[in-house]
Amino acid sequence: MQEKLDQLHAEALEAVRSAESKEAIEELRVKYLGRKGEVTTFSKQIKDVPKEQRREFGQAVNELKQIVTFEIDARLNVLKKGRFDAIEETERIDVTLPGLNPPRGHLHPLTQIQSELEDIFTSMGFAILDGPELETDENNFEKLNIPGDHPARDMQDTFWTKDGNLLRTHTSPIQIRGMAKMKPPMRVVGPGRVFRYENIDASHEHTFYQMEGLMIDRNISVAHLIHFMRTLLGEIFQSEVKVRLRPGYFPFVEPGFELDFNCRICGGKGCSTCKHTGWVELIPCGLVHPNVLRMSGIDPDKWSGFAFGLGLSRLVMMRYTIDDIRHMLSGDLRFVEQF
Ligand code: FA5
Repeated sequence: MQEKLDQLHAEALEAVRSAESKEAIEELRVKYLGRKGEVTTFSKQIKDVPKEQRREFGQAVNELKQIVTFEIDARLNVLKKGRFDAIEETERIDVTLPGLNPPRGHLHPLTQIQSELEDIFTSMGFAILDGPELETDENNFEKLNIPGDHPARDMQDTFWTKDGNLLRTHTSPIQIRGMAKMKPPMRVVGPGRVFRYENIDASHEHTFYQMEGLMIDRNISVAHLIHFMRTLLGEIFQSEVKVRLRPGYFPFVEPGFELDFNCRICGGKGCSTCKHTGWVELIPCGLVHPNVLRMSGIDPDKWSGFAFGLGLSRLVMMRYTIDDIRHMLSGDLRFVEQF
């Protein structure tokens, strides 16, 4: 019996010490110490050993059980540590390595130019105003001297809600909101998105951006207007630009002008962007009509002012020589990533 026990002892130690995985160790645990394991089988035989040898045999079996248990746990620890060592080697984190550089987005060219314009105007003492995209008929038309039966409404057809409001067709209602809030003298600009029922082409979108400007003070004249338009374009293009001023009709200004920009896509030769005229309508403007001042409670005998409605989307096109306005809101990353 003792001999068999010694043999088992030697065999078990050899097997456990050479086991290479947790699974192999667990198999050995079952093989030797499980319910039908080889060491357990010896334990069960203790009672059959003659009385005088039983104590000694019992002790030897218990010792073997303890040794095998100890060896199994020890081997498990060695294997675990080996795993951690390997992890330490292969999955080590070097905190001094440079980090990953996730791609960074940037502002849309429209937003960039809008911010630049805001900076230019605030530096000249203008406040920035906001207005809602869903407007009242009164702000979008009536108080701008465009009553219900005025043909000028047809030039700016748009989307109406059932309760008589509309998606604003221009940023000019911001003028009205400004005059309701502030008292002259005042200088405000109001950038924003506008909507029109439009036949779209390379220079016309149904949804585009404008920036309104309004200055009211004593004795404001066309000279002031031209000065501010020049400053604005000089700052944006940082070079001499070719513009032309021609008479233009808007019911809310008198006199009214169209400031056109020499088309930078074709250099003035004529292309689809400028409808083959060589010029792009960019900043309609004029002196605020006395009716408009009166309707907003401002006395036109004391105060006068100029207003303009800059086509922000078109300005972006001219600045970056973008040949088709429809790229701007296409959501195509290949386009926006160029700026
Ligand atoms: C107006 O919207 C007037 N409210 C501007 C104004 C303000 C005049 C204050 C006088 C005083 P107009 O419809 O021309 O005017 O549009 C102004 C500018 O917006 C145009 O010169 C052009 O640059 C731009 N624009 C007009 N329609 C479109 C369109 N469909 N797509 C892109 N840009 C447009």
